[in-house]
Amino acid sequence: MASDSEWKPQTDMPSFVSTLKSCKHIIAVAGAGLSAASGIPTFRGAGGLWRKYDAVTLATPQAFKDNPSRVWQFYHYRREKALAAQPNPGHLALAMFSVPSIREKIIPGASFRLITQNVDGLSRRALDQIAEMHPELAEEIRSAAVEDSLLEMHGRLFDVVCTSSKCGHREHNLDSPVCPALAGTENVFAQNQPEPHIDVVDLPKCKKCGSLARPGVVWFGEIPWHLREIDVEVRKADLCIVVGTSSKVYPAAGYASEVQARGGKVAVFNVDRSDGDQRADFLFLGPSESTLPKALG
Ligand code: BV8
Ligand code: ZN
Repeated sequence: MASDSEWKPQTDMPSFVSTLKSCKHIIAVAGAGLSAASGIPTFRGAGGLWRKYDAVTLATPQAFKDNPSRVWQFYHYRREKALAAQPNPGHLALAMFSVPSIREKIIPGASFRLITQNVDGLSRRALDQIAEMHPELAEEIRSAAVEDSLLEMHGRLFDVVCTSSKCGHREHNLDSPVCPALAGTENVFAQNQPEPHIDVVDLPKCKKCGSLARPGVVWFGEIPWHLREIDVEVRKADLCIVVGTSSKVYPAAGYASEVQARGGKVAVFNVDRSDGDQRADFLFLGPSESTLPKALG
């Protein structure tokens, strides 16, 4: 392959679409930028979460052990943001493309998996929205073929998990707030003020055994979900779409180069330059809420 300096990603959408139509196994790796237009703060961009609160001080098991009050307030803040958000056209374009009867009209016989680093649940809600807009597709959208095509590798913000190893109860919980003591703390967090201390006894508890509960996300140092299936999909992919990610967190950040190393193509959709995009086959700089619908429409 040409050296980095000679390699120039294509920026021409029609040639991307004709490449897309020649593919058999397509994966998309999504990050926080996909949800930015829905009002969910990204981690590293302007106003990003990680810039104000260093990720490693909040998204690790040790951080939760040391200061469950602060970590729960961080996740409560993000729950409230996600509850107020709606899927944007970028989520909807990916969701439509994940419905086999729709994809068949664009690329007969191709498989698709969306591997998302996002925990906000918007990609799954996009599927629900399409089922409402197109009742004739509802049964297919509820089928395992579509349900299982969405791989939330960093867990789910709205899952609440028991911390007792003897219990481990997990439930999907959309309560706002997730417990009374967290009410109103989202404003403090948003204004980057020192947050109030909440006693452990007042933090979310497991409904089954009463132990302290934690957010159902994958923290740094924890094993991402669906790794085995993702590995199978990455090995057979002939196209990897990388959307709205700074590609700094592993193992997600490594999938595009793995696909390319096996002869597959990589298309990056981002508003800014991002790690590794200079080696991409296609690069579409712009908001994914407008570029993705053009690419997958
Ligand atoms: C693990 C859930 C062991 C919680 C998150 C090498 C190999 C393996 C691991 C490592 C490795 N090197 C280091 C590690 C450890 C670590 C890691 O990667 N550290 C980093 C800091 C170097 N990885 C782990 O710990 C992982 N676990 O490795 O286990 C293992 C692994 C494999 C096999 C066996 C054992 C677990 C990491 C998961 C951490 N949890 N999230 C929560 O959300 O609170 S990470 C979290 O941060 C997100 O999920 C996401 O992954 C990451 C944020 O990144 P982005 O999504 O990219 O967001 P960001 O803000 O950075 O960028 C936004 C982008 O969007 C920007 O580029 C911007 O320009 C763009 N954008 C903005 N607006 C738009 C837009 N683009 C398009 N349109 C727009 N409108
Ligand atoms: Zn329990």
